[in-house]
Amino acid sequence: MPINMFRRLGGLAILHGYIMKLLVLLLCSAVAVTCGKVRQGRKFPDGFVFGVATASYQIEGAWDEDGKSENIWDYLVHNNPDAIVDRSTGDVACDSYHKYKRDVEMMRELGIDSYRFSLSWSRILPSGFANHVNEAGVQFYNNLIDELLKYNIDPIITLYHWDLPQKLQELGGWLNPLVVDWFEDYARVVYESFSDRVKSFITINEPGQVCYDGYGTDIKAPLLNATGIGEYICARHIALAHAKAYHLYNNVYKPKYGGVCGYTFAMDSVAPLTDSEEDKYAVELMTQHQWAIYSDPVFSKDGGFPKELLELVAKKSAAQGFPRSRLIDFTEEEKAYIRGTSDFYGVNHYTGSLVSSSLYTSQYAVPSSLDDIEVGQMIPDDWLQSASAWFQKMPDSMYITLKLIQKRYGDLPIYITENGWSSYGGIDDDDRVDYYRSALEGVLDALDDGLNIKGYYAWSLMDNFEWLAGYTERFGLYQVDYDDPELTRTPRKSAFVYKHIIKTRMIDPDYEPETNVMTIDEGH
Ligand code: GBH
Repeated sequence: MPINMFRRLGGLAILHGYIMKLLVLLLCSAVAVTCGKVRQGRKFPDGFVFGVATASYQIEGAWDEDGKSENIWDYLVHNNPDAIVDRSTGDVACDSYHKYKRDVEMMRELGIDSYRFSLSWSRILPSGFANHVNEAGVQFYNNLIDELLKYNIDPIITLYHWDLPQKLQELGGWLNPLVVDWFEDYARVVYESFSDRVKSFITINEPGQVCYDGYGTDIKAPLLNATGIGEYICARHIALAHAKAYHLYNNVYKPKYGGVCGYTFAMDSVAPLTDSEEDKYAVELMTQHQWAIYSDPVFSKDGGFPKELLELVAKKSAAQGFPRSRLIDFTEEEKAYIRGTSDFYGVNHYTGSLVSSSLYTSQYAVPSSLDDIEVGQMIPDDWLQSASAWFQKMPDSMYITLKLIQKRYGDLPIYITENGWSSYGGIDDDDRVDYYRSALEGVLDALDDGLNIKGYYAWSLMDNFEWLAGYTERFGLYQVDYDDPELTRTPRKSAFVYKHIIKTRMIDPDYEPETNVMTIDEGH
Protein backbone atom coordinates (compact mmCIF):
# COMPACT_ATOMS: atom_id res chain seq x y z
CA MET A 1 0.00 0.00 0.00
CA PRO A 2 1.51 3.32 -1.02
CA ILE A 3 -0.11 5.04 2.00
CA ASN A 4 1.81 2.79 4.38
CA MET A 5 4.99 3.36 2.50
CA PHE A 6 4.56 7.10 2.77
CA ARG A 7 3.59 6.88 6.39
CA ARG A 8 6.95 5.25 6.87
CA LEU A 9 8.65 7.99 4.91
CA GLY A 10 6.69 10.50 7.01
CA GLY A 11 8.08 8.68 10.01
CA LEU A 12 11.53 9.32 8.66
CA ALA A 13 10.84 13.02 8.37
CA ILE A 14 9.63 13.04 11.96
CA LEU A 15 12.66 11.06 13.09
CA HIS A 16 14.77 13.72 11.42
CA GLY A 17 12.85 16.31 13.48
CA TYR A 18 13.53 14.40 16.67
CA ILE A 19 17.21 14.16 15.93
CA MET A 20 17.34 17.93 15.41
CA LYS A 21 15.48 18.51 18.68
CA LEU A 22 17.85 16.15 20.47
CA LEU A 23 20.81 18.10 19.11
CA VAL A 24 19.30 21.34 20.31
CA LEU A 25 18.67 19.81 23.72
CA LEU A 26 22.26 18.55 23.93
CA LEU A 27 23.54 21.99 22.95
CA CYS A 28 21.35 23.59 25.57
CA SER A 29 22.57 21.34 28.35
CA ALA A 30 26.10 22.05 27.20
CA VAL A 31 25.71 25.74 27.91
CA ALA A 32 24.01 24.75 31.19
CA VAL A 33 20.42 25.67 31.93
CA THR A 34 20.80 29.02 30.06
CA CYS A 35 18.78 27.95 27.01
CA GLY A 36 15.81 26.94 29.10
CA LYS A 37 16.00 30.16 31.05
CA VAL A 38 16.28 32.33 27.97
CA ARG A 39 13.33 30.54 26.38
CA GLN A 40 11.26 30.83 29.53
CA GLY A 41 12.18 34.45 30.03
CA ARG A 42 11.03 35.59 26.61
CA LYS A 43 8.47 38.35 26.68
CA PHE A 44 5.86 39.52 24.22
CA PRO A 45 6.85 43.00 23.08
CA ASP A 46 5.20 46.15 24.37
CA GLY A 47 2.14 46.93 22.32
CA PHE A 48 1.62 43.31 21.30
CA VAL A 49 -2.16 42.88 21.26
CA PHE A 50 -3.86 39.97 23.01
CA GLY A 51 -7.47 39.33 22.18
CA VAL A 52 -10.25 36.84 21.70
CA ALA A 53 -12.38 36.27 18.60
CA THR A 54 -15.96 35.24 17.87
CA ALA A 55 -18.38 35.39 14.92
CA SER A 56 -21.96 36.65 14.73
CA TYR A 57 -23.83 33.52 13.68
CA GLN A 58 -21.86 31.37 16.10
CA ILE A 59 -22.75 33.36 19.22
CA GLU A 60 -25.53 35.94 18.77
CA GLY A 61 -28.75 33.95 18.55
CA ALA A 62 -31.80 36.23 18.27
CA TRP A 63 -32.01 34.99 14.73
CA ASP A 64 -35.28 36.76 13.90
CA GLU A 65 -35.38 39.52 16.49
CA ASP A 66 -35.77 43.25 15.97
CA GLY A 67 -36.00 43.10 12.20
CA LYS A 68 -33.18 40.70 11.40
CA SER A 69 -33.83 38.58 8.32
CA GLU A 70 -32.69 35.08 7.48
CA ASN A 71 -29.13 34.43 6.42
CA ILE A 72 -27.72 31.34 4.72
CA TRP A 73 -27.03 29.63 8.06
CA ASP A 74 -30.52 30.30 9.38
CA TYR A 75 -31.83 28.94 6.12
CA LEU A 76 -29.63 25.84 6.24
CA VAL A 77 -30.38 24.86 9.83
CA HIS A 78 -34.11 25.43 9.36
CA ASN A 79 -34.48 23.68 6.03
CA ASN A 80 -31.86 20.97 6.17
CA PRO A 81 -31.54 20.07 9.88
CA ASP A 82 -29.82 16.76 9.11
CA ALA A 83 -26.82 18.65 7.78
CA ILE A 84 -25.90 19.59 11.37
CA VAL A 85 -24.34 16.75 13.35
CA ASP A 86 -26.53 17.24 16.43
CA ARG A 87 -29.44 18.81 14.51
CA SER A 88 -28.89 22.00 16.46
CA THR A 89 -29.24 25.59 15.25
CA GLY A 90 -27.79 29.00 15.98
CA ASP A 91 -31.29 30.33 16.77
CA VAL A 92 -30.19 31.03 20.34
CA ALA A 93 -26.52 29.97 20.34
CA CYS A 94 -24.80 31.81 23.25
CA ASP A 95 -27.54 34.46 23.16
CA SER A 96 -24.90 37.15 23.00
CA TYR A 97 -27.50 39.45 21.47
CA HIS A 98 -28.87 39.73 25.01
CA LYS A 99 -25.84 38.69 27.04
CA TYR A 100 -23.19 40.87 25.45
CA LYS A 101 -22.49 42.61 28.76
CA ARG A 102 -21.55 39.29 30.33
CA ASP A 103 -19.30 38.64 27.30
CA VAL A 104 -17.51 41.93 27.88
CA GLU A 105 -17.23 41.11 31.58
CA MET A 106 -15.47 37.86 30.62
CA MET A 107 -13.06 39.86 28.46
CA ARG A 108 -12.31 42.08 31.45
CA GLU A 109 -11.70 38.95 33.55
CA LEU A 110 -9.21 37.74 30.96
CA GLY A 111 -7.60 41.15 30.75
CA ILE A 112 -7.57 41.21 26.95
CA ASP A 113 -6.65 44.29 24.92
CA SER A 114 -8.94 43.71 21.96
CA TYR A 115 -12.09 41.87 20.85
CA ARG A 116 -12.58 40.61 17.30
CA PHE A 117 -16.24 40.03 16.45
CA SER A 118 -18.23 39.95 13.22
CA LEU A 119 -21.39 41.70 12.10
CA SER A 120 -24.52 40.01 10.87
CA TRP A 121 -25.19 41.48 7.43
CA SER A 122 -28.89 40.51 7.55
CA ARG A 123 -29.28 42.14 10.97
CA ILE A 124 -28.06 45.45 9.54
CA LEU A 125 -29.54 45.16 6.03
CA PRO A 126 -32.56 42.82 6.20
CA SER A 127 -33.13 42.90 2.43
CA GLY A 128 -29.45 42.26 1.86
CA PHE A 129 -29.33 45.59 0.01
CA ALA A 130 -28.62 49.04 1.36
CA ASN A 131 -32.11 50.34 0.58
CA HIS A 132 -33.13 49.97 4.21
CA VAL A 133 -30.88 50.06 7.28
CA ASN A 134 -32.28 48.26 10.31
CA GLU A 135 -31.58 50.75 13.10
CA ALA A 136 -32.18 48.15 15.82
CA GLY A 137 -29.41 46.01 14.37
CA VAL A 138 -27.01 48.95 14.22
CA GLN A 139 -28.00 49.83 17.79
CA PHE A 140 -27.06 46.37 19.03
CA TYR A 141 -23.54 46.78 17.68
CA ASN A 142 -23.34 50.34 19.01
CA ASN A 143 -24.17 49.03 22.47
CA LEU A 144 -21.53 46.34 22.21
CA ILE A 145 -18.89 48.76 20.92
CA ASP A 146 -19.65 51.31 23.64
CA GLU A 147 -19.47 48.63 26.31
CA LEU A 148 -16.06 47.54 24.99
CA LEU A 149 -14.73 51.09 24.84
CA LYS A 150 -15.90 51.77 28.38
CA TYR A 151 -13.33 49.21 29.51
CA ASN A 152 -10.62 50.10 27.03
CA ILE A 153 -11.09 46.98 24.94
CA ASP A 154 -10.29 47.77 21.33
CA PRO A 155 -12.99 46.51 18.95
CA ILE A 156 -11.97 44.91 15.66
CA ILE A 157 -14.85 44.27 13.31
CA THR A 158 -15.08 41.53 10.69
CA LEU A 159 -17.69 42.57 8.14
CA TYR A 160 -18.32 39.10 6.81
CA HIS A 161 -17.90 35.83 8.67
CA TRP A 162 -20.02 33.57 6.49
CA ASP A 163 -23.61 34.66 7.20
CA LEU A 164 -24.76 36.02 3.84
CA PRO A 165 -28.36 37.28 3.70
CA GLN A 166 -30.43 34.44 2.25
CA LYS A 167 -32.04 36.85 -0.22
CA LEU A 168 -28.65 37.51 -1.79
CA GLN A 169 -27.95 33.78 -1.89
CA GLU A 170 -31.11 33.32 -3.91
CA LEU A 171 -29.57 35.69 -6.43
CA GLY A 172 -26.45 33.56 -6.60
CA GLY A 173 -24.56 34.90 -3.58
CA TRP A 174 -20.79 34.98 -4.14
CA LEU A 175 -21.25 33.56 -7.64
CA ASN A 176 -23.08 36.65 -8.87
CA PRO A 177 -20.60 39.31 -10.06
CA LEU A 178 -22.89 41.97 -8.57
CA VAL A 179 -21.93 40.74 -5.11
CA VAL A 180 -18.93 43.03 -5.47
CA ASP A 181 -21.23 46.07 -5.37
CA TRP A 182 -23.59 44.59 -2.77
CA PHE A 183 -20.63 44.08 -0.47
CA GLU A 184 -19.38 47.60 -1.01
CA ASP A 185 -22.84 49.00 -0.23
CA TYR A 186 -22.95 46.98 2.99
CA ALA A 187 -19.40 48.06 3.87
CA ARG A 188 -20.39 51.72 3.44
CA VAL A 189 -23.20 51.33 5.96
CA VAL A 190 -20.82 49.62 8.38
CA TYR A 191 -18.09 52.27 8.04
CA GLU A 192 -20.64 55.11 8.29
CA SER A 193 -22.08 53.61 11.45
CA PHE A 194 -18.98 52.56 13.34
CA SER A 195 -15.71 54.01 12.07
CA ASP A 196 -15.92 56.98 14.42
CA ARG A 197 -15.20 54.52 17.25
CA VAL A 198 -13.82 51.39 15.60
CA LYS A 199 -10.31 51.68 14.17
CA SER A 200 -9.77 48.18 12.76
CA PHE A 201 -11.82 46.40 10.14
CA ILE A 202 -11.44 43.02 8.45
CA THR A 203 -13.50 42.75 5.29
CA ILE A 204 -13.88 38.99 4.99
CA ASN A 205 -13.05 36.05 7.19
CA GLU A 206 -11.41 33.20 5.30
CA PRO A 207 -12.36 33.64 1.63
CA GLY A 208 -11.16 30.08 1.11
CA GLN A 209 -13.82 28.71 3.42
CA VAL A 210 -16.49 30.91 1.85
CA CYS A 211 -15.59 29.71 -1.64
CA TYR A 212 -14.23 26.20 -1.28
CA ASP A 213 -16.28 25.03 1.71
CA GLY A 214 -19.51 26.72 0.65
CA TYR A 215 -19.50 26.59 -3.16
CA GLY A 216 -16.78 24.12 -4.18
CA THR A 217 -17.79 21.47 -1.62
CA ASP A 218 -20.60 21.01 0.88
CA ILE A 219 -18.97 21.61 4.24
CA LYS A 220 -20.36 25.09 4.82
CA ALA A 221 -23.56 26.90 3.78
CA PRO A 222 -24.87 27.05 1.11
CA LEU A 223 -23.55 23.48 0.55
CA LEU A 224 -23.49 24.08 -3.18
CA ASN A 225 -20.92 21.38 -3.95
CA ALA A 226 -20.20 22.72 -7.45
CA THR A 227 -16.77 21.09 -7.34
CA GLY A 228 -14.05 22.60 -9.47
CA ILE A 229 -16.42 25.36 -10.60
CA GLY A 230 -18.01 27.19 -7.69
CA GLU A 231 -14.82 27.84 -5.72
CA TYR A 232 -13.11 29.43 -8.75
CA ILE A 233 -15.99 31.75 -9.67
CA CYS A 234 -16.26 32.76 -6.03
CA ALA A 235 -12.50 33.30 -5.74
CA ARG A 236 -12.66 36.00 -8.42
CA HIS A 237 -15.63 37.83 -6.98
CA ILE A 238 -14.51 37.70 -3.40
CA ALA A 239 -11.14 39.26 -4.20
CA LEU A 240 -12.87 42.06 -6.10
CA ALA A 241 -15.43 42.56 -3.32
CA HIS A 242 -12.71 42.74 -0.70
CA ALA A 243 -10.73 45.21 -2.80
CA LYS A 244 -13.74 47.42 -3.36
CA ALA A 245 -14.56 47.54 0.35
CA TYR A 246 -10.89 48.26 1.10
CA HIS A 247 -10.69 51.14 -1.39
CA LEU A 248 -13.84 52.64 0.07
CA TYR A 249 -12.34 52.59 3.55
CA ASN A 250 -8.98 53.78 2.38
CA ASN A 251 -10.33 56.66 0.28
CA VAL A 252 -13.15 57.94 2.44
CA TYR A 253 -12.88 56.79 6.05
CA LYS A 254 -9.17 56.38 6.73
CA PRO A 255 -8.42 60.06 5.96
CA LYS A 256 -11.21 61.09 8.31
CA TYR A 257 -10.81 58.67 11.22
CA GLY A 258 -7.47 56.94 10.82
CA GLY A 259 -7.66 53.19 11.29
CA VAL A 260 -6.81 50.12 9.26
CA CYS A 261 -8.57 47.65 7.00
CA GLY A 262 -7.36 44.12 6.30
CA TYR A 263 -8.20 40.61 5.15
CA THR A 264 -8.03 37.30 7.00
CA PHE A 265 -7.09 33.90 5.57
CA ALA A 266 -7.25 30.36 6.93
CA MET A 267 -3.83 28.80 6.71
CA ASP A 268 -3.09 25.22 7.59
CA SER A 269 0.56 24.39 7.78
CA VAL A 270 1.62 22.28 4.84
CA ALA A 271 4.95 20.50 4.96
CA PRO A 272 6.46 18.11 2.43
CA LEU A 273 6.13 14.43 3.20
CA THR A 274 9.73 13.85 2.12
CA ASP A 275 12.64 16.05 1.13
CA SER A 276 12.13 15.32 -2.56
CA GLU A 277 11.70 18.13 -5.09
CA GLU A 278 8.33 16.65 -6.06
CA ASP A 279 7.03 16.97 -2.53
CA LYS A 280 8.29 20.52 -2.23
CA TYR A 281 6.41 21.34 -5.40
CA ALA A 282 3.36 19.59 -3.93
CA VAL A 283 3.60 21.99 -0.98
CA GLU A 284 3.53 24.92 -3.38
CA LEU A 285 0.49 23.56 -5.21
CA MET A 286 -1.39 22.78 -1.99
CA THR A 287 -0.55 26.28 -0.78
CA GLN A 288 -1.93 27.77 -3.99
CA HIS A 289 -5.11 25.71 -3.68
CA GLN A 290 -5.61 26.36 0.01
CA TRP A 291 -4.87 30.04 0.50
CA ALA A 292 -2.58 31.63 -2.09
CA ILE A 293 -5.41 31.70 -4.66
CA TYR A 294 -7.08 34.12 -2.24
CA SER A 295 -4.12 36.03 -0.85
CA ASP A 296 -1.76 36.29 -3.86
CA PRO A 297 -4.10 38.71 -5.68
CA VAL A 298 -3.72 41.09 -2.72
CA PHE A 299 -0.21 40.43 -1.41
CA SER A 300 1.98 39.07 -4.21
CA LYS A 301 4.34 41.33 -6.12
CA ASP A 302 2.55 40.97 -9.44
CA GLY A 303 -0.97 40.36 -8.16
CA GLY A 304 -3.40 37.96 -9.79
CA PHE A 305 -3.94 34.26 -9.18
CA PRO A 306 -0.95 31.93 -8.70
CA LYS A 307 0.58 31.15 -12.07
CA GLU A 308 0.93 27.37 -11.73
CA LEU A 309 -2.65 27.00 -10.58
CA LEU A 310 -3.93 29.06 -13.50
CA GLU A 311 -1.99 26.85 -15.89
CA LEU A 312 -3.05 23.57 -14.30
CA VAL A 313 -6.74 24.46 -14.22
CA ALA A 314 -6.62 25.71 -17.81
CA LYS A 315 -4.97 22.48 -18.94
CA LYS A 316 -7.33 20.20 -17.01
CA SER A 317 -10.36 22.19 -18.14
CA ALA A 318 -9.36 21.81 -21.79
CA ALA A 319 -8.73 18.08 -21.35
CA GLN A 320 -12.16 17.77 -19.73
CA GLY A 321 -13.83 19.39 -22.72
CA PHE A 322 -14.59 22.78 -21.19
CA PRO A 323 -14.50 25.53 -23.82
CA ARG A 324 -12.63 27.79 -21.38
CA SER A 325 -10.74 27.50 -18.12
CA ARG A 326 -12.84 27.00 -15.00
CA LEU A 327 -10.59 29.55 -13.30
CA ILE A 328 -11.00 32.87 -15.06
CA ASP A 329 -8.01 35.15 -14.70
CA PHE A 330 -8.30 38.79 -13.70
CA THR A 331 -7.76 41.51 -16.28
CA GLU A 332 -4.62 43.64 -15.84
CA GLU A 333 -6.84 46.43 -14.60
CA GLU A 334 -8.47 44.19 -12.02
CA LYS A 335 -5.08 42.91 -10.88
CA ALA A 336 -3.89 46.42 -10.24
CA TYR A 337 -7.15 47.27 -8.46
CA ILE A 338 -6.81 44.33 -6.05
CA ARG A 339 -3.06 44.36 -5.42
CA GLY A 340 -1.98 46.04 -2.19
CA THR A 341 -5.46 46.33 -0.71
CA SER A 342 -4.77 45.30 2.87
CA ASP A 343 -3.08 47.10 5.74
CA PHE A 344 -2.10 43.81 7.39
CA TYR A 345 -2.14 40.09 6.86
CA GLY A 346 -4.71 38.32 9.03
CA VAL A 347 -4.15 34.63 9.59
CA ASN A 348 -6.37 32.04 11.23
CA HIS A 349 -4.28 29.05 12.07
CA TYR A 350 -5.19 25.69 13.55
CA THR A 351 -3.69 22.60 12.00
CA GLY A 352 -1.50 21.13 9.28
CA SER A 353 -0.65 18.10 7.19
CA LEU A 354 2.13 16.50 5.18
CA VAL A 355 1.61 16.61 1.45
CA SER A 356 2.88 14.73 -1.56
CA SER A 357 1.77 14.20 -5.12
CA SER A 358 2.30 10.49 -4.51
CA LEU A 359 -0.51 10.59 -1.93
CA TYR A 360 -2.91 11.70 -4.64
CA THR A 361 -5.54 9.13 -5.42
CA SER A 362 -8.12 9.29 -8.14
CA GLN A 363 -10.87 9.37 -5.49
CA TYR A 364 -11.44 13.10 -5.91
CA ALA A 365 -14.44 14.33 -7.86
CA VAL A 366 -13.78 15.38 -11.45
CA PRO A 367 -13.64 18.25 -11.91
CA SER A 368 -12.54 19.50 -8.50
CA SER A 369 -9.78 21.72 -7.27
CA LEU A 370 -7.96 18.87 -5.53
CA ASP A 371 -8.12 16.89 -8.75
CA ASP A 372 -6.73 19.95 -10.54
CA ILE A 373 -3.57 19.95 -8.41
CA GLU A 374 -3.22 16.18 -7.93
CA VAL A 375 -1.79 16.41 -4.45
CA GLY A 376 -2.70 14.27 -1.45
CA GLN A 377 -2.31 14.81 2.29
CA MET A 378 -1.59 12.68 5.32
CA ILE A 379 -1.55 13.11 9.07
CA PRO A 380 1.04 11.17 11.05
CA ASP A 381 -0.48 9.00 13.79
CA ASP A 382 1.37 10.72 16.57
CA TRP A 383 -0.19 14.16 16.10
CA LEU A 384 -2.69 14.70 18.90
CA GLN A 385 -6.29 14.50 17.70
CA SER A 386 -8.69 17.26 18.78
CA ALA A 387 -12.46 16.89 18.98
CA SER A 388 -12.69 17.99 15.33
CA ALA A 389 -12.00 15.34 12.69
CA TRP A 390 -9.98 17.82 10.60
CA PHE A 391 -7.82 19.05 13.44
CA GLN A 392 -4.62 17.45 14.73
CA LYS A 393 -1.83 19.18 16.59
CA MET A 394 1.09 19.47 14.20
CA PRO A 395 4.39 20.15 15.94
CA ASP A 396 5.60 23.74 15.43
CA SER A 397 2.76 24.50 13.06
CA MET A 398 2.29 28.10 14.20
CA TYR A 399 5.92 28.96 13.58
CA ILE A 400 5.99 27.14 10.23
CA THR A 401 2.84 28.97 9.13
CA LEU A 402 4.09 32.41 10.07
CA LYS A 403 7.33 31.73 8.21
CA LEU A 404 5.35 30.70 5.11
CA ILE A 405 3.74 34.15 5.05
CA GLN A 406 7.13 35.84 5.32
CA LYS A 407 8.64 33.63 2.66
CA ARG A 408 5.84 34.33 0.21
CA TYR A 409 5.18 38.00 0.79
CA GLY A 410 8.14 39.41 2.68
CA ASP A 411 7.84 41.35 5.89
CA LEU A 412 4.45 42.84 6.56
CA PRO A 413 2.32 43.43 9.64
CA ILE A 414 0.64 40.19 10.69
CA TYR A 415 -2.28 39.61 13.03
CA ILE A 416 -3.08 36.10 14.15
CA THR A 417 -6.82 36.62 14.05
CA GLU A 418 -7.75 33.11 15.26
CA ASN A 419 -6.05 30.20 16.94
CA GLY A 420 -7.41 27.64 19.36
CA TRP A 421 -8.13 23.99 20.17
CA SER A 422 -11.30 21.92 20.17
CA SER A 423 -12.41 19.57 22.94
CA TYR A 424 -15.62 17.72 23.77
CA GLY A 425 -16.19 19.87 26.84
CA GLY A 426 -15.17 19.95 30.48
CA ILE A 427 -13.40 22.54 32.56
CA ASP A 428 -10.01 20.84 32.92
CA ASP A 429 -8.80 21.37 29.40
CA ASP A 430 -5.13 20.51 29.65
CA ASP A 431 -4.85 19.73 25.94
CA ARG A 432 -6.09 23.23 25.14
CA VAL A 433 -3.63 24.72 27.62
CA ASP A 434 -0.78 22.81 25.96
CA TYR A 435 -1.96 23.85 22.53
CA TYR A 436 -2.08 27.55 23.41
CA ARG A 437 1.33 27.39 25.04
CA SER A 438 2.98 25.74 22.06
CA ALA A 439 1.27 28.03 19.56
CA LEU A 440 2.33 31.10 21.50
CA GLU A 441 5.89 29.72 21.78
CA GLY A 442 5.75 29.56 17.98
CA VAL A 443 4.71 33.21 17.91
CA LEU A 444 7.66 34.12 20.14
CA ASP A 445 10.00 32.12 17.87
CA ALA A 446 8.72 34.05 14.87
CA LEU A 447 9.07 37.36 16.71
CA ASP A 448 12.66 36.38 17.53
CA ASP A 449 13.18 35.94 13.79
CA GLY A 450 12.08 39.52 13.31
CA LEU A 451 8.56 38.94 11.99
CA ASN A 452 6.24 41.89 12.52
CA ILE A 453 3.47 40.10 14.40
CA LYS A 454 1.22 42.67 16.00
CA GLY A 455 -1.36 40.61 17.80
CA TYR A 456 -2.95 37.30 18.65
CA TYR A 457 -6.64 36.45 19.05
CA ALA A 458 -7.67 33.23 20.77
CA TRP A 459 -10.53 31.32 19.18
CA SER A 460 -12.70 31.48 21.00
CA LEU A 461 -13.97 33.51 23.93
CA MET A 462 -16.54 30.80 24.64
CA ASP A 463 -18.04 27.63 23.18
CA ASN A 464 -20.28 28.42 20.25
CA PHE A 465 -22.13 27.01 17.25
CA GLU A 466 -19.39 25.17 15.37
CA TRP A 467 -21.08 25.20 11.95
CA LEU A 468 -21.94 21.69 10.71
CA ALA A 469 -20.58 20.25 13.96
CA GLY A 470 -23.25 22.12 15.93
CA TYR A 471 -22.39 22.19 19.63
CA THR A 472 -20.44 18.91 19.60
CA GLU A 473 -17.03 20.56 19.31
CA ARG A 474 -15.99 23.14 21.89
CA PHE A 475 -13.44 25.87 21.24
CA GLY A 476 -14.11 28.12 24.25
CA LEU A 477 -11.86 29.55 26.90
CA TYR A 478 -15.20 29.68 28.70
CA GLN A 479 -17.52 26.71 28.71
CA VAL A 480 -21.14 27.43 27.86
CA ASP A 481 -23.78 25.33 29.59
CA TYR A 482 -26.39 24.86 26.87
CA ASP A 483 -28.71 22.89 29.19
CA ASP A 484 -29.01 25.88 31.45
CA PRO A 485 -31.53 28.46 30.21
CA GLU A 486 -29.14 31.14 31.46
CA LEU A 487 -26.42 29.76 29.15
CA THR A 488 -23.99 30.19 32.01
CA ARG A 489 -20.38 30.75 30.99
CA THR A 490 -17.69 29.15 33.18
CA PRO A 491 -13.97 29.76 32.76
CA ARG A 492 -11.91 26.74 31.85
CA LYS A 493 -8.37 26.16 33.04
CA SER A 494 -7.20 27.60 29.71
CA ALA A 495 -8.95 30.89 30.56
CA PHE A 496 -6.81 31.23 33.70
CA VAL A 497 -3.68 30.29 31.81
CA TYR A 498 -4.37 32.76 28.97
CA LYS A 499 -5.07 35.46 31.55
CA HIS A 500 -1.73 34.75 33.23
CA ILE A 501 0.10 34.92 29.90
CA ILE A 502 -1.53 38.26 29.08
CA LYS A 503 -0.75 39.66 32.51
CA THR A 504 2.88 38.56 32.65
CA ARG A 505 3.47 38.89 28.87
CA MET A 506 5.27 35.56 29.22
CA ILE A 507 4.54 31.85 28.94
CA ASP A 508 5.22 30.00 32.16
CA PRO A 509 5.03 26.29 31.28
CA ASP A 510 4.65 25.40 34.96
CA TYR A 511 1.91 27.85 35.86
CA GLU A 512 -1.05 26.18 37.54
CA PRO A 513 -4.07 28.32 38.46
CA GLU A 514 -4.57 28.27 42.23
CA THR A 515 -8.26 29.00 42.12
CA ASN A 516 -11.27 28.42 39.93
CA VAL A 517 -12.80 31.73 40.91
CA MET A 518 -12.43 34.34 38.19
CA THR A 519 -12.14 37.97 39.15
CA ILE A 520 -11.51 41.21 37.32
CA ASP A 521 -8.07 42.64 38.00
CA GLU A 522 -7.68 46.31 38.77
CA GLY A 523 -7.51 48.49 35.69
CA HIS A 524 -9.82 46.28 33.62
C1 GBH B 1 -12.24 28.87 11.65
O1 GBH B 1 -11.89 28.32 10.42
C2 GBH B 1 -13.48 29.71 11.52
O2 GBH B 1 -13.17 31.03 11.16
C3 GBH B 1 -14.35 29.70 12.76
O3 GBH B 1 -15.59 30.24 12.49
C4 GBH B 1 -14.46 28.29 13.30
O4 GBH B 1 -15.30 28.20 14.41
C5 GBH B 1 -13.07 27.81 13.65
O5 GBH B 1 -12.28 27.81 12.51
C6 GBH B 1 -13.03 26.40 14.20
O6 GBH B 1 -13.43 25.50 13.22
O7 GBH B 1 -12.94 19.68 5.16
O8 GBH B 1 -14.27 19.13 7.10
O9 GBH B 1 -11.90 18.74 7.05
C7 GBH B 1 -10.87 27.36 10.44
C8 GBH B 1 -10.56 26.91 9.06
C9 GBH B 1 -11.56 24.72 9.46
C10 GBH B 1 -10.42 25.32 7.42
C11 GBH B 1 -11.59 23.30 9.01
C12 GBH B 1 -10.43 23.91 7.00
C13 GBH B 1 -11.43 21.76 7.17
C14 GBH B 1 -12.80 21.17 7.27
N1 GBH B 1 -10.54 25.51 8.82
N2 GBH B 1 -11.47 23.15 7.60
S1 GBH B 1 -13.00 19.56 6.61
